[in-house]
Amino acid sequence: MAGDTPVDREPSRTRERLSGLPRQPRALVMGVVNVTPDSFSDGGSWMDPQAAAQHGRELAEAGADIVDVGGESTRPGAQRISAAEELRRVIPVIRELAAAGLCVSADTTRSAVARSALDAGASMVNDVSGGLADPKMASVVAAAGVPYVITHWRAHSADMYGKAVYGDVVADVRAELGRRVADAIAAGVDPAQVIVDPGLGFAKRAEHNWALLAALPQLARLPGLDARFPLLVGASRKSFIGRLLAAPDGTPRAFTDSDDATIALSALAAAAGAWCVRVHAVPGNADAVRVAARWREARSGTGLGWPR
Ligand code: PMM
Repeated sequence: MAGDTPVDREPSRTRERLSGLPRQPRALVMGVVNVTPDSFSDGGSWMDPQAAAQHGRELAEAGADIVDVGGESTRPGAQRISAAEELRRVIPVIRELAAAGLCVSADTTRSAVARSALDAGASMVNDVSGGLADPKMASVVAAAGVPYVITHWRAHSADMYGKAVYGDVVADVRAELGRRVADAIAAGVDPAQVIVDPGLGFAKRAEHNWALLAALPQLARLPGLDARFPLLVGASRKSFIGRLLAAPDGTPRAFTDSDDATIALSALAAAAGAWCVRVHAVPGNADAVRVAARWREARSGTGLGWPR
């Protein structure tokens, strides 16, 4: 079985920062391929491996720097699937996209799936549970020496809204993310391979998401850790956008009609210093991160600095 083969990679100590990932003078764009029947905005569209791989190639052609392949829906209320089913969905897609030379991210909370995904050619692990769902995840990532997205998370989708209770959401998320990163480092993950993500929508209501977006630069520095971490932002098509853009009668905007607002958020997040934006519709977001980079460049010559 693919997952039984050790991942053959150098020890992380000798590797460069975010090894194996593209480098650009702008925020990166991560395109989403959800190989699920039930993800909230695109569930069911890419269940067939050929269709999913074709979609991944199209995202890359449209300007995605990384293609994020996931097999388990994190839609609010979603029930879990088995590891075997998750592997069945994602491994053929990851193998095909990696063989085509794309930079592939494995979106999984399971260490066994992460290990098979790395064997199949994935370049990084995107764990929306930040290591909480599977205590073996950090050691798998550490052994592989690959970049690792640690997302703020409190519970699986079925019961995450009951946990959306914060005193000060920015302080609480920074503290919890700091503990997750410290745990990963203690398990052997190289700090130079860590990317952090506020986990918009994961055990968070709309007001929590907006507060975190407004505080992005603060999230790159975490309590007790002497580093500034690259930030990934996954706002694309999430329901807090649909709620903001609701019709006068209060009906939320449909997920698929919130891509223009996602582009606006990508520009703002990239201008605030995000390292990468995770999006479903690539072209407008690829433009947005270029606009933001030019904006930052122009602003850096003015001595005005950046909002804190
Ligand atoms: N959101 C979703 C899935 N994976 N990964 C990261 N790092 N950050 C996110 O915010 C994130 C994620 C859920 O969205 P989807 O179902 O539309 O993919």
